[in-house]
Amino acid sequence: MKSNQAFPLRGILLAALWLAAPAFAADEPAFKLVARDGVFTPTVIEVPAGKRVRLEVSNEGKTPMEFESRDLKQEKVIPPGGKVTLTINAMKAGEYRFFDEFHEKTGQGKFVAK
Ligand SMILES: [Cu+2]
Repeated sequence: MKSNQAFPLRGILLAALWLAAPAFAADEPAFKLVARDGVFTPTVIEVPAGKRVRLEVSNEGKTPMEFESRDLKQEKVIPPGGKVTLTINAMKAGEYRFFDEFHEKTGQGKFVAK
């Protein structure tokens, strides 16, 4: 690469970092949820209303799970031993159901936004 191309490239990289930054904003409250073959721990997660939050979902079970919430328009398959971090849009005060679609009978939980 010619040296005069280095500056535009650096500008693009900086712009990309700047655009990506909000997704990693440290001021979003973070919560953890563990799924084990249809058992959530905890089953109720209290979150602040009006704030975007992060949810780290770990699958510590022996089978795949699918974290799903129709209320929050989230859906994510997680293999055994896997972990995903979801960013969830600010919720108004209220309750928002989530479930493990692969273990729907027992895998039920909710957010309570206050
Ligand atoms: Cu689904």
